[in-house]
Amino acid sequence: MPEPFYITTPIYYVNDKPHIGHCYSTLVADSVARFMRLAGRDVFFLTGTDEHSERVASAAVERSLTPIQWADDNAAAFKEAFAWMGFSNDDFIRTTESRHIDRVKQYIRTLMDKGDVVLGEYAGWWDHSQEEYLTETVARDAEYKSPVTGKPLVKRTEKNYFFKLSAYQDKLLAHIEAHPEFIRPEARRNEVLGRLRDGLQDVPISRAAPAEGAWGITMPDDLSHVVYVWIDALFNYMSTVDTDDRRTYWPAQVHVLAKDILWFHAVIWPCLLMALGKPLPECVYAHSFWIREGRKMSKSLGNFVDMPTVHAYADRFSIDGVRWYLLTQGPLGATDADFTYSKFLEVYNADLANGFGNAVSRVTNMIAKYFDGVVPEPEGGAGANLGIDWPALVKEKSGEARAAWARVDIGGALHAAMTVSRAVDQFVNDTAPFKLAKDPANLPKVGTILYQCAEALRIAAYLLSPAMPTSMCDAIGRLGYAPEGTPSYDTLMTWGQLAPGSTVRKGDALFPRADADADPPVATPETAGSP
Ligand code: ME8
Repeated sequence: MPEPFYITTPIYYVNDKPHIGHCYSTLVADSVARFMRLAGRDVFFLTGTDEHSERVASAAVERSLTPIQWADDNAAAFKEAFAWMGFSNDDFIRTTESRHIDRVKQYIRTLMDKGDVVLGEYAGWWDHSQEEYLTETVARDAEYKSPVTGKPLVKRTEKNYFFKLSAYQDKLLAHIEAHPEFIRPEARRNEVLGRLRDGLQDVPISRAAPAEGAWGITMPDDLSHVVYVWIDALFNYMSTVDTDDRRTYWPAQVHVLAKDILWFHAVIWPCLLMALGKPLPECVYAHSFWIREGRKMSKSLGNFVDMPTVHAYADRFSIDGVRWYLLTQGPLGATDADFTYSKFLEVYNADLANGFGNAVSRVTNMIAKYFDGVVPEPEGGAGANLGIDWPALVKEKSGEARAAWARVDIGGALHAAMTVSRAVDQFVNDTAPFKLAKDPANLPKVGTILYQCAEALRIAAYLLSPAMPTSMCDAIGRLGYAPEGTPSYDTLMTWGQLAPGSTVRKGDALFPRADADADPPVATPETAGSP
């Protein structure tokens, strides 16, 4: 039985339109999911929308809609954007679905029965823009303004159900200390450890519901309270796979998210799970933020890289070009990443147009010219060393890539793949098959060289495919490789799989070179229709 691999993204608030930030987290998860499928794991990749926020209810009122109508519209926009980006999620959970609501009620009831959720009174600083309470210390340090949006905090007193978070502090600390990979990257783990040492207080997990038709999941046996939206949302990771056919997926291997919501995922969520007696996820991966041309993206600046803009980039550079830029230049580590047109152009041309794409054209063109488009027999031996020990190189790089994907080190994994592609360029330059081919006596050697080039590019294409699925599928076809069934990762990575006698396909450039003097792509009336 293949080993399960469960990866999630945050579930996004439906009162915003999708933008590059949401696409990025989901893309990170998509590429890891795609690699793990290639590596033979039984993958379950989940994304979705978080819908019971107070802001959804108020935004709906402003538009004379019901909350669910407003949520339906925006959830559809997320689904559409994600399908267009080519995401391979196995499910899309909406917290307004009964399959989620029923489970949340069950979990809360279990926590109440165990005495981990109790009724009490809470007074605190409410950050309406983030829908969270801040402690006195955090509120004071932030001068009683939201640390995220700068909007004033409001003192609120509520009768609430509380979760006994403090009871789990020592256990959580011990878990984080014993599992260095639990919170990543390292800088984020240190932040959480630092804050944890200040101590944990019990947290409210409900809010008073207006008399009728409250927007939210009502507390078991108490219609006057709904489950606090964050608690409702966190449970999605469990509720979606808490069915007979999916239970093997828990615990998740990776929760992908950004640093803004790390505390909920690295502290509240694991404590809820411990209280429920469930195993903890293996890794909570909190990346940093995309900013744009040096400035934070915000509603007030109106400078989000929105979907119409992403469409405009994809029209010029292809969706895979966009995916490549985001994955190789993205804020996976502890620092923010800047979305700039100049960097996009530079990376696209260097890595894709002049890099991998050019290597495929060069090799398929030479096979067309010297061997009538038929992959030549490597008469000197598929693995003959004509300057590069190819079997050893691809073994090393495919091993490096596998280890890097497992650590969510996407830059490292793609770098390993690109090393193979760049080695092909170097090899062609060093062995100069185009010169050798002038003397027909050299054709057997030229055949061996070109076989090795095509085989190395086939392997590089598989290693790049989690990042750029469409164009790499095309590249693999152009190189004449058509496997039967679904070969294992080890087979795909084994040198010599490309069958001599297969037909290569020339074609338009995989990644046409981009004009370095052209203006940046901007949303047009055609792309503006996108979500
Ligand atoms: O917080 N750069 O939803 P949300 C990179 N519903 N990633 C970004 C980003 C940026 N500039 N902006 C947003 C919520 N993101 C809750 C989550 S989960 C149980 C509940 C991504 O719509 C990033 O993943 O505000 C961030 O954590 C998430 O969107 C926040 O999405």
